[in-house]
Amino acid sequence: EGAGDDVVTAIVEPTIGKTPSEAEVAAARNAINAKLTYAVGKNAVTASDRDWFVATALAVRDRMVDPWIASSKQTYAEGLKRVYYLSLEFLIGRLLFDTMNNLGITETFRAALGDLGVDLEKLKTVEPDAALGNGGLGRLAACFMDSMASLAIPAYGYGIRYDHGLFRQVVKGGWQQEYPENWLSFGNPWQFERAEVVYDIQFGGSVEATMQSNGVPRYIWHPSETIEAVAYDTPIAGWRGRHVNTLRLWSARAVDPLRLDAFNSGDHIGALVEQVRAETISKILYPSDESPAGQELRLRQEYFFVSASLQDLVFRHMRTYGDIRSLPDKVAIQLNDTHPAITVAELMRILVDTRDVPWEEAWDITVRTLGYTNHTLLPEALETWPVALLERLLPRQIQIIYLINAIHLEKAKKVPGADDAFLASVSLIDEGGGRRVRMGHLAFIGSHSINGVSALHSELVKETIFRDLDAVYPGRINNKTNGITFRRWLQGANPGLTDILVDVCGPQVLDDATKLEKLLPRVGDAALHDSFGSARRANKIALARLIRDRLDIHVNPNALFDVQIKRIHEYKRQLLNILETIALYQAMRAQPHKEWVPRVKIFAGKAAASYHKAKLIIKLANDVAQVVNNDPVVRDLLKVVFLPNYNVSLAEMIIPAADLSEQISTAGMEASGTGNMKLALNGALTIGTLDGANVEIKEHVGDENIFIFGLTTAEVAERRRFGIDAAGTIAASRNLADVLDAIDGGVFSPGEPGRFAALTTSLRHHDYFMVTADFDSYYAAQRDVDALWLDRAAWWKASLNNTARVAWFSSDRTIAEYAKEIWNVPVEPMA
Ligand code: T68
Repeated sequence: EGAGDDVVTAIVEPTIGKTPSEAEVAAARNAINAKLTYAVGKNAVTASDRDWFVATALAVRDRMVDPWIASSKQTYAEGLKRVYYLSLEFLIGRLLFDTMNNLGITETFRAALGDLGVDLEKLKTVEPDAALGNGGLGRLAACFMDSMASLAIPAYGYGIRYDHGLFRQVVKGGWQQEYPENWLSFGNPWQFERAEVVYDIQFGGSVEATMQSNGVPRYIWHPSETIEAVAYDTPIAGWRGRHVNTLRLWSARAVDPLRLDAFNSGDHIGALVEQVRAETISKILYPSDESPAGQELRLRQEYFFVSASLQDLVFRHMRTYGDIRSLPDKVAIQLNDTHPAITVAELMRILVDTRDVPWEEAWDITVRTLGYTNHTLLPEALETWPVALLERLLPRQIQIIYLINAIHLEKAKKVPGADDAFLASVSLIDEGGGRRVRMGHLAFIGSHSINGVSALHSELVKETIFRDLDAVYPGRINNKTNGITFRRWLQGANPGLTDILVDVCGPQVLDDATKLEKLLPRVGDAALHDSFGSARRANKIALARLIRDRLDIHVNPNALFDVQIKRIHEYKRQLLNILETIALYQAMRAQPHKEWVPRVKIFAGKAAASYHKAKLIIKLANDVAQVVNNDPVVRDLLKVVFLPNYNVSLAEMIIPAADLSEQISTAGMEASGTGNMKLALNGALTIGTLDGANVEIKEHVGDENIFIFGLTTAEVAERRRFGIDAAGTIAASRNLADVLDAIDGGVFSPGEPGRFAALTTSLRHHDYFMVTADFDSYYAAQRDVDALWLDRAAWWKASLNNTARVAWFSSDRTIAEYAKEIWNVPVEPMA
């Protein structure tokens, strides 16, 4: 793929911290001008902001191409092991600033555009977010792409190039509405279409069993349907532009009409129907997180991108090494959750049916090549597919799954004490309620490594969903606590704070996050508190302006900005936060002249379109906002804001302006969380439960710099055993009872007191998520927050302690651990 021998490779010269030279600026100016003229076809007089953005992005993209080709040449020349990260989601966001920052050319391009009369900051907002993901899982994949490139790991991300990413959320009258998202409607300057990289993807049909002369049976799949996968590549530049990797996304299209029998016989309409059916596969991202899509189209998407990716990587491997048996030495494939789990059966099919590798050897190759990351314990989120559907869509793969299962069950029978219940629990087939294939089990059995995404989560993976499989295959489960890329979430999102950190910790802090610890001796320094304070204040003013422009709500930048930004889910407990907001509101109304800490409660997040309770929670937040924001009694003391259409770009505005980070999931339910890390890095204090990575954040920042409340995982389990009716709990808390009575009394839904009955009835009688049980301790923790806020020096000391002590949550650390402990690939130190 284009690693031509005659290409001169230019090493990118970073200008970070340096004023760009006039020659550099002139070169950038000429490059942008040339793109505007010859690629966009406009001149400076007629160019719109979008035209300037495209011209700039194309000029920036040019700077990646030589190091990109050089990276790929080096991988070939040195026979380096490649990592393939298979993910149905990549939640990239915008690329312009991320790329310029990593290449060290932001100031050069800012100056060049300035000479041309264009404001770089204005171009920023023109770029649409690439929102090819739902939430944490997709964003993690994007952070990992940055870190793999930054650590010079030869890696490909493989996924789907959805025409439409996650829906656009509009809030009308407090209700969420979903609108289609159109990120490609003005083209995509970052991508290279690879018209020559096309694979056939096949479905359906039948399997023919034949006997070879050597007595070994051979199975021939005769599929009934073929579509094509076309590659689109986006270069991903690592920090300081040293290494550039590829994000390869597949787009579906019908096979060339000239190849269609139907076309030859004149059935143009039939051919068009086929075309629509084929192209539907990459039309749209499934907008539901943490719940199974359970639709045939979803399985088609999964197999589509797995099949294309495996064909591509096996082709590359064979072209380079000519021997399929060296696959595990030269290739590591990481499965991002179970969405690509069909890889296990498909790789076996490729090895056994098309490359004549004997079964046992093929299995050894498969297991040594694959790793699987689990992101959820929620039983309803664990993917299973009906056997009947797999038989119809992937008839050969289901045969292989049966054979894998038969051999696996033989092994399981040898585990001491293995009874029928044990065998039923480890089987790939769930026999209860219609036979279904357990994709998590398939991914587990076919991988040498199964990892959770925080210490607590990995323990629970071992003790709960995979307890029995762990007994059959001990030692495979391990932990890789998530991380975030500091390039985007500190340097990109918060340049004001970054300048201060470079000042205090030295420019090396940009290469090596652990240098943040140089802050530690100065966390009590009043002058430093002032500079952190002014950076935060500037970010809060910018956010306040955005809130005013979008919602016509005026918030006071001196107030405590209290943020909960994430997908809306019952287990994430936005409802707990809203109940506390109401309790605080009632307390303020009762004693309006007490010394209250002014607060702005900021919520943002999308609900799955079919998740009615989540949408009702959004409505409640908006209805509470209506009442509170218009009550003259609470004046400026309390404001409630629901910012619509949460996405990566909005996160980049909110996180640097946050004082308090809400991480309040029911203990044992949030696998890790990554927003918690982004907020702590930017100096927000966390109020949270002992869940996911909060546990490790607490260990790093210190108990005195975080507000922990609520039941532990064990206590949640214990309480659930006694039932989830909360009538007694509510009766014991006057505060909570008053809040629920206000909601049910129609205080926030005048004329319609029953509007939130679905929520309050659950809270009163089926409180699975322990909102009521945790309410009092959450309310008390919030009052501790108030007390600390009033001691400004103590607050800023805690805030600096957060920034100084979260370096470990860099995704560079996470990826270095994957590289060493799962992939067996070397990592170049960055500094
Ligand atoms: C998240 N999972 C976890 N799932 O909830 C979060 N699921 O705790 C963790 O930090 C993050 O993964 C990264 O590990 C998800 O985001 C999904 O988005 C999802 C999508 C489709 C189907 C199921």
